Amino acid sequence: MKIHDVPGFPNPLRVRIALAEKGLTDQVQFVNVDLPGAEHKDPAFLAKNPTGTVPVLELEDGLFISECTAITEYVDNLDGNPVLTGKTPREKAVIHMMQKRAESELIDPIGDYFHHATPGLGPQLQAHKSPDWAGREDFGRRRRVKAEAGMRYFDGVLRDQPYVAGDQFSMADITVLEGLVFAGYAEIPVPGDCTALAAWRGRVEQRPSVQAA
Ligand code: GTS
Repeated sequence: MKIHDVPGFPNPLRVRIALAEKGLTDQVQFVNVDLPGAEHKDPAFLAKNPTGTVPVLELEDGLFISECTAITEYVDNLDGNPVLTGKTPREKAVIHMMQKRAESELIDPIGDYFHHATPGLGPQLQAHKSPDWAGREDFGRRRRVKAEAGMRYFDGVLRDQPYVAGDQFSMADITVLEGLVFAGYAEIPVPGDCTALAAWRGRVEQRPSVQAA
């Protein structure tokens, strides 16, 4: 397997943590993509992933799989023991639901704020991500307000249960964690009264997979 990504970036880290949780990191060849140079907007990369984002998984038979959720589901099921994405219909549904909320309420609005209301990854990528259009900064600021509401939502969830989707660590925890990592890059502070979210983050950051990624 190959993963086309950038080390240390939030969405790539979601897959790298999943690979480490599954003990699969050594079986993957990582191919670096130049994001500030907008390599992922070149036709050669768009042929792999028309969305123009990383990470992308490349299988031996030439199939390309994008979207962290899809890649995580693939690697989680290889050993028949899907601990990150759920085993029963109920587990799968709840993890999928919370994972989607972690994207729509947290990591995606943070990415929009980063690319539209800050210089983002620099001028070469801005030409693709955020060309001059009226209101783009206002859009970015509204996405920041949504992300802050998302932090409060997950803080409330974690007041009632140890992990984002219930009693077990899952793909949804990985997405919320990387949402908070992305918030750090974008300089969106976590509200000080989100104490359950902070305590949960302290715990999940101790996991060997997170440390290794
Ligand atoms: N929903 C996608 C997924 O789950 O894979 C999001 C992927 C994504 O946005 N990746 C970012 C990217 O390629 C990398 S990161 O900066 O978020 O870590 N961004 C560059 C771009 O041009 O959007």
